[in-house]
Amino acid sequence: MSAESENKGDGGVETREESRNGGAVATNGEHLVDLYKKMILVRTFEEACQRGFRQGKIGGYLHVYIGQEAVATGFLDAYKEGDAVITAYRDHPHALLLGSDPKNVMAELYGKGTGIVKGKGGSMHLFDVKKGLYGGYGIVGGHIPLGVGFAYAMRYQETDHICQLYLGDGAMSNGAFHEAANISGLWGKDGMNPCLFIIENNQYGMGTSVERTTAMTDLAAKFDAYGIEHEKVDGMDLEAVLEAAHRTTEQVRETGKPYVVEALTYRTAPHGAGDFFEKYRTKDEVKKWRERDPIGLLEHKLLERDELDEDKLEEIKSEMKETIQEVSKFADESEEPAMEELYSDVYSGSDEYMGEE
Ligand SMILES: Cc1ncc(C[n+]2csc(CCOP(=O)(O)OP(=O)(O)O)c2C)c(N)n1
Ligand SMILES: [Mg+2]
Repeated sequence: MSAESENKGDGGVETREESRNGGAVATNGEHLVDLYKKMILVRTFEEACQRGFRQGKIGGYLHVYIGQEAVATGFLDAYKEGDAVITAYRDHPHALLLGSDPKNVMAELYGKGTGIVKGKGGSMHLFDVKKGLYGGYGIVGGHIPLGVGFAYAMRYQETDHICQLYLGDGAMSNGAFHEAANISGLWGKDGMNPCLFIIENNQYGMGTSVERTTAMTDLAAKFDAYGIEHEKVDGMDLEAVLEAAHRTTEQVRETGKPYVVEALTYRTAPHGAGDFFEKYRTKDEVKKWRERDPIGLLEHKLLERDELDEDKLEEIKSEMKETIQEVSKFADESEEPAMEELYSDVYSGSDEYMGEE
């Protein structure tokens, strides 16, 4: 099933291919409404994931992006076909926003054979190369050198593609981050590293706040040590993210030099779906950030500007709930992976570099 055909009944959410605007910054009403629907898709999907986890239908780990949606929604709006996207384990939105079929993504979380990687990866290891998603990684910081390598390859192969590399605040205290940022800055001097580092600074790595992790809490400024320029953006404000995303994506594409945007955001959900007791932050703090929920902020703007009314907002949400019910049903009713799959896709096939399998 292609994303194009499967997404038709999803409450009006257009696929990336249909909605992409060729790199122009377009924050007109229609465009914002389209992105609002995408954020509702992501939120509704992840709320269903949380239910599936509590029902014991989703095993292993599950980390949702609830509260952070404006970041990936804004940056992936600037995605151009052929670009690479790489992230850590909070990866459902990236797959959905790139146009992966929600049914196959949910089936992956359910460990089913119809999953996006045949049920072998689970929530943390989504992969959809045709859509530009190169994972989904569970080892904190482990994907950062890979993203820098993709960016190098893109220039080496003389394309104008870039790599959007998403990383958490916690990942920046990992050694792999520093090694990769160093070589990225160095390669960037010769225009050989079109890598856009997108820091999803949600202010915590599991239960440890940024203040308790590093003495230098200005995360973007850490890149000064590696000669990479940077800026910050309000990651709760979709319009602000969109502006930064389109401008910096094109800059990286043109110059071949890496660049950093630190998006200040907040995960209102627990770190992982199994984390029921939170002792590291207060209820008041979460409540305060909920008041700046990115979906709530965008709703407010759309209502104020008469782009949508309350009835239409409700209609979008209830249609999406129905769509996602179908998505969960598909995952639930799908078959387990076949036994033979245990041995498939273990090694890459033969190619000019690797020789025979
Ligand atoms: C190398 C490594 N060390 C520790 C862990 C355990 N761990 C899982 S998530 C996490 C926090 C990472 O925080 P951050 O990068 O800010 O991402 P966020 O969860 O906030 O999105 C840690 C330490 C891990 N998965 N990998
Ligand atoms: Mg974090």
